[in-house]
Amino acid sequence: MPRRTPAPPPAAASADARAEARRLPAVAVDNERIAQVFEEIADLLELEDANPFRIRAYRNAARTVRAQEVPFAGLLAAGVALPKLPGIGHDLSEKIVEIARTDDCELLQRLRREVPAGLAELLHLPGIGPKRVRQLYHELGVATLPALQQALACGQVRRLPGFGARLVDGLRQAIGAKAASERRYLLPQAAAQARPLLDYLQGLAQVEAAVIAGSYRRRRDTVGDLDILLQADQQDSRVMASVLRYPAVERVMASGPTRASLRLRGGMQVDVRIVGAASFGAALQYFTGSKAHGIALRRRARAQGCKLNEYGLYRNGEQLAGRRETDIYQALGLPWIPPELREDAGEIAAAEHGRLPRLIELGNLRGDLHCHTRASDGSNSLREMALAAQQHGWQYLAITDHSRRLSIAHGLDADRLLRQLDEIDRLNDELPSLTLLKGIEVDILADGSLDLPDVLLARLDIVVAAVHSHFHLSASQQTTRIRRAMDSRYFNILAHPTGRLLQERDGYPVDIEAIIGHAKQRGCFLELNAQPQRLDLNEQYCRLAKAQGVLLSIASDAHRCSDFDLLEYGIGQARRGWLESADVLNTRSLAQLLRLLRQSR
Ligand code: DGT
Ligand code: CA
Ligand code: CA
Repeated sequence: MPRRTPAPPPAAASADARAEARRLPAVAVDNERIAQVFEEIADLLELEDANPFRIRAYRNAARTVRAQEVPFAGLLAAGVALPKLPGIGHDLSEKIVEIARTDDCELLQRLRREVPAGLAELLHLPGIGPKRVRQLYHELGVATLPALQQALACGQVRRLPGFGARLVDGLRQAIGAKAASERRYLLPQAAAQARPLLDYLQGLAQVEAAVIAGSYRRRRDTVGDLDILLQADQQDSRVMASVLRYPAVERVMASGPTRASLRLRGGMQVDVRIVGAASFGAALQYFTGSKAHGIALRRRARAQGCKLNEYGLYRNGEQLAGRRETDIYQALGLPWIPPELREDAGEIAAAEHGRLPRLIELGNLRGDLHCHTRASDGSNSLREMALAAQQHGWQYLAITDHSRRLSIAHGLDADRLLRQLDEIDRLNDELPSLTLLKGIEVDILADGSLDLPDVLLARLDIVVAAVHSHFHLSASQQTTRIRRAMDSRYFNILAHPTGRLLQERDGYPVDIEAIIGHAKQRGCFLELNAQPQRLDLNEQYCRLAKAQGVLLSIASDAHRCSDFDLLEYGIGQARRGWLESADVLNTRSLAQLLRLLRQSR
């Protein structure tokens, strides 16, 4: 713990300070934020080769501000003058007031304009200070991390005076580690690295249990690193030795008897912790997170006179729970909370009042309402897709190839669609346990009309509609466009409603709340697309739809038979969105489904 300087004595409120208080921003600026501004100013001054005393003054001020327990913005808001602090003279204390008041600083803005963005980041690499950063910039034009990485790769950096082999090597490693630690992985990418590792760990003789905690267990849409807990004897040095021998370990960043931090060849970082049986449940609870959920739970423990940490729940030093995760929740007067809900988004209150949702499970789905065949851009035939659906034990599968406008996906025109409808009739006669629904993924055109005429749409059981173009409309234009599409008599489901592609592009600007409201009014539905790169709707919007009583279709958007397995990711996301079986369209029986699909006509 850093030592803290004692709280300053309260000073009399001056009229000036009270006037000041009225201009405070709505969101209070905390001391940490003020310290960060000072640090950034110091960094930028260094890059400008400013007076070293001035630079040091900002660095010291950052430290001093950070050590204060009482928030300055709070003092100012209460009309109390700032306390006198060592090393903080008139000028700096005016800056504190400025930052607390405006959440900004004129000097910082000026420096940011003067110094190329990116240079400050280089300053934090090991072994290089402002002088070398300036050298990189002036001699090689390097102003960003990627540019430095490139310059390192082609040997330019090594040729600069003062850049020895050791330094260059260290830079290369630091940039690699930084890239690895900042990268996030889609769930299947994470699973591809996590599953074999988990198999290996579970196979170790001394390991009683191995579990992946963290965001992976909470089924977040992307995962930063893997947090693995091993239940084993903490004194047994063979356990960690075996962990480090996992063949896909590329680098061991840190390791001790009970914890290690590794990087796998696949690029993911892994934190491994060995925990004894008496604390395993507590550790699982702690490292599953989220951090916000953990903090809220600890607050609850404190309110009950207990202390909760990764070793257990304690009262007066006595362990009340720790062996199993459920025991922790139970001892706090709560039912076990599913990991997908642990975001401090109301789940603790819901648990307390017995109002946790009964989350949907994969087995609740009775079919899939969005898939493609070779007729458009899928890679299996209609028959192959139907047989695969039958294998899943489903009652129905909607065939929804693209419509003509999407020519890159070989979209269907009227003739080809009609031929497909005949083929569906034939297959439905042949396959008694599965019903193929006649459908389309029809393009929503720029003006909100649909890409096929009503006479054709009228012949279908289900119309899934999607935006595939004109992503750059304003939010209000996009919302109007989609609402207009929903007004079409045959519209049933809005596919991937925001159009986001994780790690590639944000969704188009659109007012989803208004779209959900309109869907409610029109009797139509939104999709939760299960493709791991989409997971669209996100969890917040799922909750919004649920609250409005708009059913969601959890859909694979399969382009091949094996894609039906992607529904697992859709279910994970649905659970994060608090969805129950009743909130989902494709948990309904065929008869109920058909009734719901006709209600908007
Ligand atoms: P990620 O890896 O960025 O996808 O997200 P998480 O949630 O896996 O986060 P991570 O790996 O940094 O930490 C794993 C869990 O450990 C996290 O969900 C909660 C717990 N944890 C980590 N740091 C803290 C902390 O500073 N305070 C508290 N209360 N819990 C923490
Ligand atoms: Ca993690
Ligand atoms: Ca971690």
